Order: sequence, then C-alpha cells, then structure tokens
Amino acid sequence: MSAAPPYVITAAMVGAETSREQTPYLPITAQEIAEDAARCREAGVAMVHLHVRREDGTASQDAELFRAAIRAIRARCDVLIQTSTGGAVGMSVDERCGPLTLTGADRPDMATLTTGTVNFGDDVFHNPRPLVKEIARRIQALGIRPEIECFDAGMVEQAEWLAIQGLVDLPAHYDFVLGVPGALGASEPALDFLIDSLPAGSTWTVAGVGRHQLPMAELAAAKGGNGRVGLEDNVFLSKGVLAKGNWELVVEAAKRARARGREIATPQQARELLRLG
Ligand code: KMH
Ligand code: ZN
Repeated sequence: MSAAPPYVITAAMVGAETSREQTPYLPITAQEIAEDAARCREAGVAMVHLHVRREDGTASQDAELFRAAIRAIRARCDVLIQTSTGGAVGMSVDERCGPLTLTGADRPDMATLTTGTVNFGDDVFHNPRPLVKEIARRIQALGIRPEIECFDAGMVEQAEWLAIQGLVDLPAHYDFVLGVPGALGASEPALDFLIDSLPAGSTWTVAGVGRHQLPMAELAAAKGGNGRVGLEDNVFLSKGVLAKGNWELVVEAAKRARARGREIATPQQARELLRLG
C-alpha cells in the first residue's frame, strides 16, 4: 500500500456566525485576517477558507471586502485562498457570489459549493437545486474548482448530479462539515459512510464543528484525509480554553496529524493534491 499523501490543513478563519462576544481573537479586518493567516502558514496551513466582515463585524460577501482581504493575505504569505459562496443564512445568490466576480491577481484559488439545503441551528441554509446549479456555473466560469461542502449525506450524490450536467468535474474535492446542530453528526460511522460514497479518486477534508473539531481533524489524518480547523467552526483549543487565534488550532491539528504519521502539505503540494492547476 502506498503511503498517505501529505495532510492538507485548511483554516476556516472568520466564518459568518462566530462573534467577538464568543472570542476576542476573531480576525475581522483585512490586516487582522492576513496577520493570523501568516501565523497559520508558519504552523502548517496550506489553504484558508475565507469569509469577510464589515467593520462592525457583520457578515458580508462584498467583493471589495474580499479583494482587500485577499490582497492583504497574499502580501504576507503564499496560502491558497478558498472563498465562501455560502455566506450567511438568508443571503441571495448574487450576494453569495460576490467573491466570484474577482478576476486576475485577485481571483481566489477555489470556492465552496454546498450542494443541498440543510438545517443550520435554528435556521435553514437554503440551497435549492437551481441555486446550486447557478453557483456551480459561476465557479466554473471563473475557471476555478469547487470544494463540495457536505453538511449531510445526500450532498455527495448531488455533486454527481451536477457532474452529469457538466457543471462539476469529477473526481472532486469534498469537505465534510460534521456536527452542525440539525445536520449530520460528527461520528466515525458517518465519516466512513461519506468516504465510501465518494467517486474513485476524490479527495476529502473533515471540518468538525465545536468540540468535534480537533478529534475529527485527527481522525481524518488517520484515515488518509485532510483536516479543517479554525474559529468559523470552533473557538476552543481545549475545554474552556479559547484558541488565541486560528494559528493555535492549526498548531494543534498539525501536531496531531504528525502523530498519526502524516507530513503536512505545503500550499504547492495542496495545489497538486487538490488538482487546482
Ligand atoms: N455560514 C454558513 C451558513 C460556506 O462557507 O460555503 C455557510 C458556510 C458554507 O459557511
Ligand atoms: Zn464557511
């Protein structure tokens, strides 16, 4: 059997829901995001999953806010940048696709694509099929690859439906977001089912939510996959102890992955592994 490839760490740095009331360490401005991203890179991150905020901390998908954050990050380090198209619950498709209007040097390396509707705490993250097709079309038109975000089991199959229509290339890269209240839980059987559902040659990451974050990142390392950590999904380094930035969660994920025998991927290695071109 061949050795597992290097382990790709993604930092979901900002999110749309985490607040400064939950943690004072949440980066909000472009400079704060870039500073934390540079520290994440030193700790082993290959890619950042990016949301942006207005000055008052509210969630936004505004292209100019993304442009400023992308430029600030790229001025500091060479991490791959994956922009969100999920945004926050309730946003319109045009709003969600703000970062997909960035071209040239500001173009993101990748963008998320959630392939189905799901309960999201007490809210609903709406992703009806026509909307999913439209976002897939815009990602394709920009010439970048999607990360298929799966909050529930049926979302893997929806990517195959998109592939049949020529809107997604398979094998794709998937992110299993496990443990959102109302969606699929963070358990080993759930992860095994998802891995078994993937088309041959797919790559995958696990994003455990809340207390599941670091254990799921470690389980992914043990199973040959990749891990996502960061303040979007979890603010604690350990029970009751806030992470002092995204970088501190990356340090811990890298330590756990190395303990499972995995080398940590550089951005260039991640680009090749995830076929980003
Ligand atoms: N904020 C969630 C409603 C994504 O970034 O693509 C959706 C989300 C997914 O975070
Ligand atoms: Zn997100």
